[in-house]
Amino acid sequence: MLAFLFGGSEASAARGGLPNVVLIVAEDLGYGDLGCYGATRVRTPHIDGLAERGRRFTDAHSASAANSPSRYALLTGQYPFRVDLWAPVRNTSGLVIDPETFTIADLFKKKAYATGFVGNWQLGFGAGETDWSKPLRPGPLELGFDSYFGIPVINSVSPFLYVENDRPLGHDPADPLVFIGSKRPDEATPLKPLPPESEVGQRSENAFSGAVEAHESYDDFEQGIRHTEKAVEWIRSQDDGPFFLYFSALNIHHPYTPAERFRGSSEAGVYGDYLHELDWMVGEIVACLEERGQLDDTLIVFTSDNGGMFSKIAQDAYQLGHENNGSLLGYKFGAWEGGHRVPFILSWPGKVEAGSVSEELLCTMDLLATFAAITEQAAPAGDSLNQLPTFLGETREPVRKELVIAARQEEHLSLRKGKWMYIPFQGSGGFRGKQPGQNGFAGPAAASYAGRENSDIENGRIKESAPPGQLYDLERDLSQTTNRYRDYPHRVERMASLLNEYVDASQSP
Ligand SMILES: [Ca+2]
Repeated sequence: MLAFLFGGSEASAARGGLPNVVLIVAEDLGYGDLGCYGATRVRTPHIDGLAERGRRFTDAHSASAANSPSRYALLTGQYPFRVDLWAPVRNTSGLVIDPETFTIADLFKKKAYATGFVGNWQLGFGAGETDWSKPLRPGPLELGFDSYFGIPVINSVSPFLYVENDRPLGHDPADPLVFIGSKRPDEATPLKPLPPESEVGQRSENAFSGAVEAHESYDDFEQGIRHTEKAVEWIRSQDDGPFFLYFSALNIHHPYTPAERFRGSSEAGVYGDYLHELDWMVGEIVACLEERGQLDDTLIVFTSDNGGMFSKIAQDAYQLGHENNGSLLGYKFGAWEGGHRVPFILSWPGKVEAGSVSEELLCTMDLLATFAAITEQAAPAGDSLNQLPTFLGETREPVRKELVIAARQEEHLSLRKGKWMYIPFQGSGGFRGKQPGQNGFAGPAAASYAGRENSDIENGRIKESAPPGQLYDLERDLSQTTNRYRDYPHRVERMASLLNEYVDASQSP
């Protein structure tokens, strides 16, 4: 079955038939944000091009609707609830992955791949609390990456600078980066101001002093270009042997800061312009691979770390006719589909059928076992499933029949089984903002605002008569208009019990 690995070009043969792998994970990119998923107010020709040359998935999910737990699952192939990780990590958090854990990067290292990481990390640095004045270890380098460049936490949370390998870029021992918290704002290193439309509730205060030069070399409006240049530079530096690049794009996480050349280019405001920048970023990487004659020997996986957020800027885009999660209900952090059903696109010429669409259930956590199969290794024990047959269209049997999905709120840990989605609680379990204009606008109030029907919701609130939990038939009702909880009590009971089995077991039953 793996004979295809020995086909391909001479370059591929020289590497023992192993493909390069470029994994691009966008931030907060929603199910409706791309042209190839139905967006009409923005143009994403480069990302759509991946789908035209490869396969687009309609039922792919992140394991969590929140950044850090989703990225934890992707790197380790383990559910994040097993380590009690539910929320994005703080800027003093130590590394949330035990350095002994086998990761995607370790998997590629075992086959002598070069492994690079570019972009936002948000999985913590150091043991216990981070000491930012010291080398930032353990971090990406201890988890199998040869090199790291990027924003250390996220663009909305300080420190606002780049880290290269294990130090802030421009690190000066005489001016160390020190965490001072929020109580001494006058001592914090000054930041470049953001324009009002980017600033509204979008960036926390700087909780750091020192590292003035490192802060000065960071500009929000250049991050997309800077990260892309680093990714392209890294690919160009790979001369021998296969490589694995994990490109963790900041777009389209707030603050929304498209570079000048993208401003005003979309019909969906700043939100759309920032999407246009993301599309350009993907185009640059594809062009680099093409120029080097490596596109045919490279598997490109493009996805998102969670669903779209209904931030103030996304609400502005909505008013302009752009719905970031398409027809799905809910947003980032929540258990409703909009929180975790994400774009997922493969390009692998000659291996993955061009222009194909897969409706199979898949989780980004499955990449570990799938990459193991692609590099002819046994998959480590865990929650990750080998989706290579799904990638190649070799099976009609779904590889994944069940998936546990985490929301920001722990009691909303939910179970997908076949076409059924069971949420053991009312509401979305995500952000709690109830007023339009709030950055964390979500839940029943945002659903009503966006004109969504849901049988539990009336005028932006959960009805008093609503059942205590939720059950949706996603085959008939992808937009989750009708809660079937009371129609199928036995199914609810069985799914609740199966969900408990997952939680109680140390790996998937
Ligand atoms: Ca995210």
